[in-house]
Amino acid sequence: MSLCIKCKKDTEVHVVMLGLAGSGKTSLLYQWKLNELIDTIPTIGFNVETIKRKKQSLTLWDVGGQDQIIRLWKHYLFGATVLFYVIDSTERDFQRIHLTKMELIKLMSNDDLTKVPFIILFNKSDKPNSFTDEELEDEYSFNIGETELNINSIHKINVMRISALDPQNFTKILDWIELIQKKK
Ligand SMILES: Nc1nc2c(ncn2[C@@H]2O[C@H](COP(=O)(O)OP(=O)(O)O)[C@@H](O)[C@H]2O)c(=O)[nH]1
Ligand SMILES: [Mg+2]
Repeated sequence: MSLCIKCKKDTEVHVVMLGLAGSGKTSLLYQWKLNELIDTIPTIGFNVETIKRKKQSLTLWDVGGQDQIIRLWKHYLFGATVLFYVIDSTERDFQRIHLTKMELIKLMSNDDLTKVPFIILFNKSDKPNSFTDEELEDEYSFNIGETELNINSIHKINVMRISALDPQNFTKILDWIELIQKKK
């Protein structure tokens, strides 16, 4: 038995970050880790980083999203406690929007993700050509700020607008994760 009454162990959070190539996953990861926007190159394979805040210890897996490697995503899902799905909010190509929606739907019905909360991150909201909230709702059927949406009655979902230029977004994400973990 531990003699340390006040030493509560860190809460370990295993995050898998998915989304099409170019949506900004690697930029977000290193903005959160290093507090700076780095020059990225297309991710072949994955990047993994651990970030600690208060009593949370997050291990974030940023998995490449090129069309030909999307089929490998399933190999990264095991053990995930939270899934971040990053969408480029400036993407206006119908086929890309369709693909990102189809892949998200597949993930939501994946058996390895049963009960895993999803955070849908509409990234690049700093850009002037970013979709408005109404456009995002029309295209993706998600309401920004929606937290109670329950698809298949399994997943807790939070839908946020973010930007890799703004490190503050990460605090909101961490607060929500803390909240849902307390409610467990
Ligand atoms: N303006 C802006 N550019 C971004 C943002 N996030 C990513 N980018 C740019 O989008 C491009 C693709 O980003 P990257 O992180 O490599 O995407 P990934 O393929 O999902 O990892 C890069 O040129 C980034 O600088 C953002 O929030 N705002
Ligand atoms: Mg990348």
